[in-house]
Order: sequence, then C-alpha cells, then structure tokens
Amino acid sequence: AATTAGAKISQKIPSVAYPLAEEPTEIAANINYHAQYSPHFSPFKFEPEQAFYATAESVRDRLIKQWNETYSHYHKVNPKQTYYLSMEYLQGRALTNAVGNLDVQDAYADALKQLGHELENIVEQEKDAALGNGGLGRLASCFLDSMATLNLPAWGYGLRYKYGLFKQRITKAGQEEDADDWLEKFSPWEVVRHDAVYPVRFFGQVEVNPSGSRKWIGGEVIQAVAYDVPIPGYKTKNTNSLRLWEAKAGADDFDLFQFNDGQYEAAALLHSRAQQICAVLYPGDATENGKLLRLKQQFFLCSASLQDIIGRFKERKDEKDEIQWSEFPSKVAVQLNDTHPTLAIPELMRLLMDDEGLGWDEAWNITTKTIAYTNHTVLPEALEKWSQAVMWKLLPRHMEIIEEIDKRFIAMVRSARPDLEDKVHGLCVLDNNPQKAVVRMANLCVVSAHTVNGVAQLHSDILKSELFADYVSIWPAKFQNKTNGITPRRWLRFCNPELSHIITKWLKTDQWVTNLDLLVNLRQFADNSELQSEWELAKLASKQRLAKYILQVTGVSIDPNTLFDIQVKRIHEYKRQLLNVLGAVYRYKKLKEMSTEDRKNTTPRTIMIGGKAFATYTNAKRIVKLVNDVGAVVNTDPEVNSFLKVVFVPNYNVSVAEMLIPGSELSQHISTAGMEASGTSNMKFALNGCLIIGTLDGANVEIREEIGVDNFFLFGATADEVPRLRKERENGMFKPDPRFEEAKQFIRSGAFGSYDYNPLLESLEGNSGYGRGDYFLVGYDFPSYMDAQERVDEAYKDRKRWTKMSILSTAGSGKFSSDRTIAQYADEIWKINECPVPLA
Ligand code: GL2
Repeated sequence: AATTAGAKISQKIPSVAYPLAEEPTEIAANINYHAQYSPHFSPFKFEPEQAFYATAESVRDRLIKQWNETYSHYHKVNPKQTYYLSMEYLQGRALTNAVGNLDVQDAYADALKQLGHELENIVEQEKDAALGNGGLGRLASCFLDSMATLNLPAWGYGLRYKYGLFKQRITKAGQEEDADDWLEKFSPWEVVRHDAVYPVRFFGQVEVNPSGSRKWIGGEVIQAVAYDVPIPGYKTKNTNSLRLWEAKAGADDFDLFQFNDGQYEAAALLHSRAQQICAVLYPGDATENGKLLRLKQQFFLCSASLQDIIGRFKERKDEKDEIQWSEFPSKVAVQLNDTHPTLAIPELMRLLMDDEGLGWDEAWNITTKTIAYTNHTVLPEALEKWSQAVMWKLLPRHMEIIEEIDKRFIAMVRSARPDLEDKVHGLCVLDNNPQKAVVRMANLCVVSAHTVNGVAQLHSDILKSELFADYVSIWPAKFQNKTNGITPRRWLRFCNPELSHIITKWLKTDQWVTNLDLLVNLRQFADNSELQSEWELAKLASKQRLAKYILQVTGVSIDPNTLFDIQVKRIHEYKRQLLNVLGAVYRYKKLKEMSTEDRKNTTPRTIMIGGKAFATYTNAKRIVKLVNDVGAVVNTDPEVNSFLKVVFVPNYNVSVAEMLIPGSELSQHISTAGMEASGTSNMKFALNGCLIIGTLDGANVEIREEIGVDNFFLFGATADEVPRLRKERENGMFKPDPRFEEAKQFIRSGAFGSYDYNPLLESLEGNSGYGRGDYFLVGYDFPSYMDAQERVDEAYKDRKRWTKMSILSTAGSGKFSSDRTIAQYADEIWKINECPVPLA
C-alpha cells in the first residue's frame, strides 16, 4: 500500500546530485536532488507520482553515463551497425526494466524506503509507452532489449507519436476509444537531440539538370527532430538507442505578417501539418486524407532515419579522408520491420544518386546489399498497396525510381527466366490495372532486399510455398526463417520474481536470464514434489495478485482456486476469440442443465479475455460486446458462478500483460491454422508455466515440439487442410456439430441480452459471400476444440500432473528467447558482431 510518510520531500535526507551513487542513502539523496532541482510539480510534494519522476530521473543519470560511453565506443571501433526501422514499438513501462537491467533494483528499493515509498508502488505510476498496437510492435521492443544485452551495435528507429494506441473503455455499448496522451506530463526517458535534425520533403516536383541528373525540389519541407530513448542491456554497459522522430516546422515557416493580420491558422499552416505527422499511430485510412497521412508518416520515418544513417557513415571516413561508398553495406544493415518502412528502398536510392552523385548501378548495389525485409503476415488485407496516383503526388522522385526498379526487374526475369512469363504480372512491383493502379510494397521489398524472412517456421514455409513461391524460384537463397522470441528479462525475470527465484534456486544459477536454454535443466526435477509445491505456491501468489487487479478494474471477484484461462491479444476474427466465447456459452448452458451434484465434479474455471479491436472493425467490436454480455449474465448467476466466470479484461496493454501472464494456467492460441504468422504471447505464457490450448499455427508448432506434445492441448484443422475445408464449405458439404448450433442458438435466444448478434453469428454461417461462410472455420474446429477443453478439465483435476506439465512448459521455452532470435539475425542476415563497451 502507498505510504503517506513520503508525501513531502524528506528533510532528513540531503539533496545531493551523486549521479552514480551505489549506496541506498546516496541514491535517496540523488532522488531528493531530482525532486528539488528537476521539478515537474510544485515544490515539496513527494507523493508517488512525484517520487516516480524523481526516481526515473535518478536512474536516467546512470543510463546517460553508460549511453555516452556506448556512443563513443561505437564511434571509436566503427563496427558494422544494424538499424531497425519500425513504425511500432510497444515499450510499456521502463523503470522496472531499467533498474533490473542496471542491477540496482535492491538499492533503489532501499533508497525509496528511506524516502517513505515502495518501489513496487512507484513503478505503477509510469504510463505505458504504447507506440505500437500488437505483436509486431512488442517484438521490436523485445529485439531492442536483446540487441543491447548481446552488446550488438544497433539502433531502433521509429516515430514519436503523441497519441499511441488508444485507451479502451468498456461501456454498455461495448468498446469505446479514448486518446492516450502518454506524453501529457513528460517522459523522463527521452532526450531531445537538437543536433540530429533533418529536412523531409513532401510533394514538389523533379527537376532535370542539363547533365541529366535529377533533383527533387519544391513542395513542403518538415523537420525531423531526434528524441532518443536509452535501451540498456541486461548487466552490461552497452546502452543502445531507440531514436524516435518528431515532426516540426521552423520559425521561417511561421508567417508573422499573416498572423498579425489575424489569419492565425493560415500563418501556422505548416506547423499544423507537421503536428499531424506524429499525432497518432495508425490514423484511420478510410479517407484519402487518412491514406495520404499514413504514407507521409512512413516516408518521414524512412527519410529521417536514412539521412541520419548516411550522416553517421560519412562522419567515419577512411585515413585519406575519403568516403568509400562501396564500404557502406559493410558498415550498415537496415532491417525493415514489415512493409511499413518500404520507402527506405527508393529513398536510399535517391539519397545516393541525387544527393551523393552515385550512378544507378552503384546505388542499387549498395541498396540491395544493405536492406533486408521481415514479413509478418500473410493476410492479404495487411499486405500494403499504395495508390500510384497518391504516390506520384507525394513522392514524385520515388515513383520514378520505383518504376525503374520494376522495369529492370521485369527485364531481368524475361531474359533469365522466360518460363516465368505468365507470372511476371504477379511478380512485378507496379500493378498498372487502370482502375486501381497501385505499388505493391511487399513485392518492392522482395525484389530489392538481400534477405526476406518469415517469423516462425510454418510461416516461412508458407511464404516460400505460396506468397513468394515464384520469387523463390528466382532467388532461392534469399529466403530465411527467424522464429520470433521474447525477452526473458521483462517476461519472466521482472514480471514474475517468485517463479524466477525458484528457477534460480533449482538451477543453482541465474545465468538462465541471458542463456534461456539452461531452463531445460528443470526437466529432471519436474516430478520432484518439493519443486512442485514451491511452483504451485508461486502460481497461487500470482493468481491472487491477478484476482485483486481484476476486482479493481472490473468489479468482478474471481476465485484463485479456479482454473485461470486467459486469451489476450488484438481482437480479430482470425484469432477466433469467438470460438472461445462460443465454448464458454456452451459450458454455461451445460452447467445450467446439470444437477448440483454433477456441477461439483466439473473443473471450475475463470475465463479471461482481453484485447483491443481496431476502432472501425465492426465484427471485432461485436465480439468485445459479446464477451462482456456473456460475463454480465454468467458472473451474476448464483447457480453457476462458482464454477464459471467470464471476464473481459479492459485496456489490455504491456503492463496488464505483465500482471496476467504470471497468473495464467491455461492460455488460448486458437487462430485458424496458417493465419497467425507466429504469435509471441504464446511464448510468454509457456515461459511462465502456463499450458497452451492451441492449433498448429505460427510458433505454436515449435512450442509444442519444444515442450513435448503431451504438454500441449492440440486441436483443429492444419494449415494444409484449410483451403480444402473452405472449398467444401462453399460446396455445402459442411455439417455443423450440434454443440456449435446449440451455442449459437443460445445467444440468439436472448440469453445474454437484447443486442442483435445476428450479423456476428451469420458470419459463421452460409456457404460463402461477404461476411458469411465461416472463412475462419470456427464451426469446423468447434468439436475438436470442445474435446480439447474436456482434456484440459481432466488434466487439471490431477494437480501433480498439471504442475509437472507446467514445469515442463517453462523448461521447454528456452528456444523462444529473443536473444536466440537476435543472435541469428546478427549472424545470418546482418553480419554484425558484438561490440562490448569495456567495463573499466
Ligand atoms: C504480426 C503477426 O500477426 C503475429 O503473428 C506475429 O507474432 C507478429 C510479430 O512477428 O507480427 N504481424 C502484424 O502485422 N502484427 C503482428 O502482431 N500486428
């Protein structure tokens, strides 16, 4: 509980800067110093919020020291560096991670005690940095942690959105969205770099010089200003940067004359345009304006980052003070996190040719040796296609370059592979269909990148055999797999200290935090009753904490002695939260029909579902509403509610995940096979000893192999069966399971209120048609899902067996460390080496 003793700045403890204090008393003095001399609030108050900012600033002092040493070390050694370009980073909170990675957690906890506060409470004051929306953004953040921990010279580049992902509020209407102003009060972790500012142009035209060289001129020029966030590695000095660009217009762009003439908006037009660029992550793109803005954001990231990268390269000339452009790919690796930063390709070409004077062949050689591309989805709607008309308007020079890339690519295919003539249309970058002429960003990436990778074995196989099959026949060596991973620091060591201590105790080492493969040594103890009881106690403690949280945010009281069953992720039809809800509805109906005696023989469950639906995704929002409606009935039904509860966890984000995952016993990863590229929360749950019910999709396949097929509740169609099953449905050959029909009928009967769920349920029915025909095969998989749930209920009754499976889940999760993933990227794609900052 929050202490009140700290409500004022301590007069007993001095305020002294001691930037790198080791002793808790000195740290306390340093925190006091920041409370007084870096104030953000009126003086003398020292409530948890003030204490958070002062503590964060104190920690930042240490980070800055390491950070500067890292910069100067990289500058001196001049190694090849990786630049990770991503439109999303889902960083979450930073304080626990920072004191943990710096190994000063205990000292800070002590210091705060002296000041009348508990570190646990102070960290809760921090707002999540939610500059991402789901797995792709969180993956980028895990990667940053691993890059620093592995001492790799690497940078993250992104945008400094003012409003990150929206805050979700649950009302009678379902989900409502509020802007999340994470910077409202100031972020203690970012440092503005007024010496890293670059002009980024939009619109304008191409000027052709008499020599034939071309130059992009005119249009609108916005300044990109760097805001750096330190990324400390775990117990190492290396502290890398996440560089986020902010858009600004200059004083020159402010028309004082117009302003004084009373035309305030016109006077600051460019300022307001600049503000739009970093205003929100994924602005709605239903309108032309929205599309244009998204494209501007993407280009803004690419242009600013590449100017910065090129600037750094040019700074480090050879002995003769000459820039050796041919060396560029041996100093720079650029990784495109999905297609959002594809414009880095034509932008690098433009900068090299038009600004640096290189010829096409030289520029192309450099670009293709520098850039690599990760694909994160096979969903057609997520494969970006930009209108050529919009692109010509916004980026005329880049369109010239893209046309040339495409022309040369087509010529190459025609001469080297005449057998592919009928495939050329699908392979080329520009789709010139006069109705909807577009640039296919994924194609541009595949044609230009030296390496293309998928994010789990199954996904990479699907890329090779389906989406990119014809490219594979041209460049078989270009395609790789890099199975995703998660950082064991945030996702076990820090979010689940109880379990971490047990693991360290039984392994007799804490080396597993940086060498997760060591977890496999837990296997030998899986049957040990002493470990089992410690394991169960740790799980229970996390469940109790979670129950408290759920009560606080939903008002629903849940029983830590029931099976905690969790599905948290973005709400999407392919992720099939609807399958989960229909299963819950069926379970509820059966419980109602049972005798009191029979009920007592069931396994009591608490089903928790959480996640945000994209604001304009109607069916996803209906699913959110349905979960809440089902919960409202089930949880207040006295006959049943000690055997089943259904809770919607509002506003799912990184911090909420850190609370849910340690307390989970079963988690659902139940996407239609072939549709979830990897999934990464499956890895987090398994690592924390949670069993998985899931399909053979994405990384589930590899998780099941690693932890043992007997420890995974498998069901459902396989990816290679899906196309046939869809065909069979279309031909009216599908006979739904009676349980499936019963569950739908129960919802239709109004058991959960009067909201019209027909449109949602109809999407699961019929043979075909828009929004019909059960594209995601919920009905087909329903019976095997229910059977798997019965196996779960049985297994949970045998606590020893369950706990053993739980231990084996953790023991088998070593492969899913993002340290492993990043080491593979470094060796096999980026060709970079570690560059540890010397300790002395
Ligand atoms: C995703 C995939 O859907 C998900 O399966 C994968 O784990 C992550 C990270 O590779 O990438 N692709 C995507 O666009 N989002 C994802 O989460 N948002």
